[in-house]
Amino acid sequence: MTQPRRDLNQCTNFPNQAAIAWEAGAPLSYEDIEVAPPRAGEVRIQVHHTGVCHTDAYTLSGKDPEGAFPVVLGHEGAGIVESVGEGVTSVNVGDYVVALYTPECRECKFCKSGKTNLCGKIRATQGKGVMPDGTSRFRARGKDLLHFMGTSTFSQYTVVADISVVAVTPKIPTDRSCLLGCGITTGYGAAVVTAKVEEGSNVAVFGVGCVGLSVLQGAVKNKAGKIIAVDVNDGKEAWARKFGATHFVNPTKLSGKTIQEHLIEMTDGGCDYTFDCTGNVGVMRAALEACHKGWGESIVIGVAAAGQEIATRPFQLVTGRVWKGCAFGGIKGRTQLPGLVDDYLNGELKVDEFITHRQPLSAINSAFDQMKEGDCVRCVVDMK
Ligand code: NAD
Ligand code: AHE
Ligand code: ZN
Repeated sequence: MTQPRRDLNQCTNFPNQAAIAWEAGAPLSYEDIEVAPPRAGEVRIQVHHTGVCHTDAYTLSGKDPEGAFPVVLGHEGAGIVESVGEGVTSVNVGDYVVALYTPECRECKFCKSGKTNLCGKIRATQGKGVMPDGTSRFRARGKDLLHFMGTSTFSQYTVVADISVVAVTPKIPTDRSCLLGCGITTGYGAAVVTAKVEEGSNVAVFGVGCVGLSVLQGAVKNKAGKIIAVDVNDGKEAWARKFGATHFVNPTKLSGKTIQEHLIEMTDGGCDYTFDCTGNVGVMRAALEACHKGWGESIVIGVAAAGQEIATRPFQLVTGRVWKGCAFGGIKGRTQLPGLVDDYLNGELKVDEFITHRQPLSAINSAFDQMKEGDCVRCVVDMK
């Protein structure tokens, strides 16, 4: 197992490599970066592996209203704590960690509400691409770079707030634990924590990429009845069945009826739970309208581009359907991620199965290309 690098002086800015997004719509640039030491309440991580998520591509595309450049993207990373700033007690140098784009301070109104995993403590600065004190720890070509989602895992070293990191057992390799930093946890949590799918309930999952497949495994865990995967790519049927789908529907192959009408027929009146894992607002509408009158709940997970809006007849809600959404599946990272790691180690949570592609950091643009191909579930980038 890789040991933490001890030769780095906590007081120095030191050079390493990163994939930098200098502007929207351009490929990432693999080059030197200086990463400053962690300040009070911060943690510097040697990133060992990172996944590439569609949200990284979404922000890189320029469609994210919060997207700003130049920036170090990446939010699905795991590695080792290299150094900690003053006052940090929650993790130690040498700990194996997963970065958390949804932090957990346990002190703010959100954290204390018991109603949400969204933490308010650093959301404003995180959204502006800076550390909680308003400054950046990244420099390249003589310029400050922005942080992304409080994590910036496309750098061999990154600095995050101490509330944006969770220590996990080193028994889980970092090329697996990184995927718990977004896609797998998001889908599984959406089914188990946010929707709380009940035994015997009928579930439809729209879009069975990484997130949707993990919704399927959450639905299986909670013993759902019919588990219907909906995807425009027929190649996803085998994947969906492997993750527990009982049915597969390609909506482009239905003649004379909509996908919502088809699902309502299949489930004697509509699904108990539906999930949008596409980011397409038309699909979000279909997912809501495929819900059972009186109680069906539709969970929006997909991220839609700036300017996109959802619509349906208000009558759909008047008649008892519920439209909701979640980030990171509703999972509180510092409290609940170690439990998901245990589930993985006990063979109760699929993680390995999601890895279809691998790339070194120097070829991260290939990971972005592969992600857009229909046969990629997750590409894991080796940062070393
Ligand atoms: P993915 O591209 O791997 O999977 C999307 C799937 O949707 C693909 O299989 C695709 O064929 C299918 N699809 C596309 N159009 C469709 C349509 N009209 N009907 C049915 N299926 C369709 O993406 P992913 O990594 O699984 O992420 C899914 C979405 O979730 C993205 O928008 C991503 O940004 C978002 N996301 C949100 C969160 C969150 O916390 N809310 C976390 C991670 C990802
Ligand atoms: N910046 C975008 C929003 C993007 C978004 O919704 N991100 C999700 C995580 S996606 C992970 O792959 C999220 O955490 N949302 C809650 C939050 O506080 O950002 C926009 O549209 O402005
Ligand atoms: Zn993501």
